[in-house]
Amino acid sequence: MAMAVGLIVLIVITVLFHFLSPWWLTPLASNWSLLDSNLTLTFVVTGVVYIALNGFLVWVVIKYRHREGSKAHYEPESTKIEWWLSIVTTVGVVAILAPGLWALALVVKVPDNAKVVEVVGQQWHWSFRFPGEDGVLGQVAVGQMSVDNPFGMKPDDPAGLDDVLVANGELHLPLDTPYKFVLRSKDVLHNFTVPQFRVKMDLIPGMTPYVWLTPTRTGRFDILCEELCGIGHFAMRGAVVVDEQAAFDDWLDSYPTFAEVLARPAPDAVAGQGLYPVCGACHGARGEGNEMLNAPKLAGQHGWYLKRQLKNFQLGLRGSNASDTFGAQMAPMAAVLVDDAAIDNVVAYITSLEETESPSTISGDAVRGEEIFVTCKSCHGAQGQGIWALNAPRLNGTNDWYIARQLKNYKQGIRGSHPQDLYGKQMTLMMVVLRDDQAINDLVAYINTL
Ligand code: HEC
Ligand code: HEC
Ligand SMILES: [Cu+2]
Repeated sequence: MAMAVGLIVLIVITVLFHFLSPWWLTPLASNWSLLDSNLTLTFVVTGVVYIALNGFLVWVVIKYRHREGSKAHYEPESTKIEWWLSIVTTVGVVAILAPGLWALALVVKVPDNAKVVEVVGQQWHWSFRFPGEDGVLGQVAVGQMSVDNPFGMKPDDPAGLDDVLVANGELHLPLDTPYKFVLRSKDVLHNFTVPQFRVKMDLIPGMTPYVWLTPTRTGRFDILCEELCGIGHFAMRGAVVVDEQAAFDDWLDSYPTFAEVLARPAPDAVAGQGLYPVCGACHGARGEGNEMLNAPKLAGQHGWYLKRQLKNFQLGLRGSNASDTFGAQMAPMAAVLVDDAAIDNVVAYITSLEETESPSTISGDAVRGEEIFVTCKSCHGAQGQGIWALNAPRLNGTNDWYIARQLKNYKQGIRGSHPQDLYGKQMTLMMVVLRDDQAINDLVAYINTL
């Protein structure tokens, strides 16, 4: 009897949990309410079967419980029951699967008026490409990919010249316009998922799978990767912002076409040298860093990373947090660089500077530090040399006090918590491996040996 009561309680709790739990779907933001109906249908079918089967079990437990003198009767086959079970199961399974298959077919049946956007995935971030006025995405090739051409655009394909390149993890879309998402992976399997859009699709290297949808609500939604794609998989975050048409047009205009990228003047280190003295006042004449002024070493750091930080300081993605006293010193200095060309030039000068060795100021257990660094090196490289493809800067040879401070800042959300700082957010998500200040000291002691 206790068993029967237990089963009834289980059924009641399960059903209550389903309806009362806070983990319901995020509000829908696309045309795909069909997929929600499919999910509801699956819940109804599996729910009814769950209640019926467990109810049957309760009935059996009560009716055939042990009684003095009664004897079990062995009946291994019953064609009649098997027929019924087969029919009912078939109906249930078809009821779940058939509408799902139908929905899946619709998800890749792109309407004629849909516009195109390409979603590019790589370990562990997203970028986006719009086809420009001709509506045609230019050809790309793996061999063309470089720091200056992250999309791998083929310079000789005229269709690519008007393509708009969005080389960061935030995509904007206009409200109520159907879009076809062409998916490209640069390395391994990924999966493009925006929970509020409901549709999702794998990115497969060497293929270009696609889905389509119409955003139906303005707002900012997370892009997730839902394919286990390596150690940084959970940190592969992006964002999609659904705008009114005019705001979307402004946003798109702020990104360069491939032709504009090609036409950019080469960075001028001599002009950069003219800008540098302001910077040198804090960072040192040779970019060697100055602990008294809290300004880190710049010489030897990768140019692409320096450029991104300067942009981030300018846009308030870094240094705008109220507790970020040192970032607040730097942010107005970045504003001295009036345009992208000025950033390019000063970075060209900094990367031409001869590197000096940084004295170590922090001691710790380098052996323990090496164990922690196993996680870090999958992005920053075995020697902490930095890896462009993973957006991770150089760590070796940098001032150890600066690294320690950045790690504390990431841990406390002083750096990396701005919603648009998607690369910084990766680091905040990684900070779970650093339990306390001692771990930070050990780690930095190890980085000092590299
Ligand atoms: C008033 C002193 C000061 C001046 C002047 C200054 N900086 Fe900085 N800079 C800092 C400080 C302090 C930090 C560290 C911020 C932090 O801890 O987050 C910093 C950080 C940076 C970073 C980030 C480095 C990294 O590894 O992430 C870059 C890049 C940078 N500065 C470049 C420049 C350039 C280029 C100039 C000249 C236009 C300049 N700075 C002028 C104080 C200064
Ligand atoms: C998933 C990849 C990934 C992993 C793993 C990772 N990082 Fe990073 N790290 C990044 C990225 C990307 C940035 C650049 C953030 C930005 O552009 O603002 C970064 C930035 C940093 C910075 C700032 C450097 C500077 O000059 O300001 C430090 C310090 C750092 N990481 C240390 C670590 C340490 C220590 C670990 C291991 C506990 C680690 N990272 C693990 C991706 C990673
Ligand atoms: Cu992924």
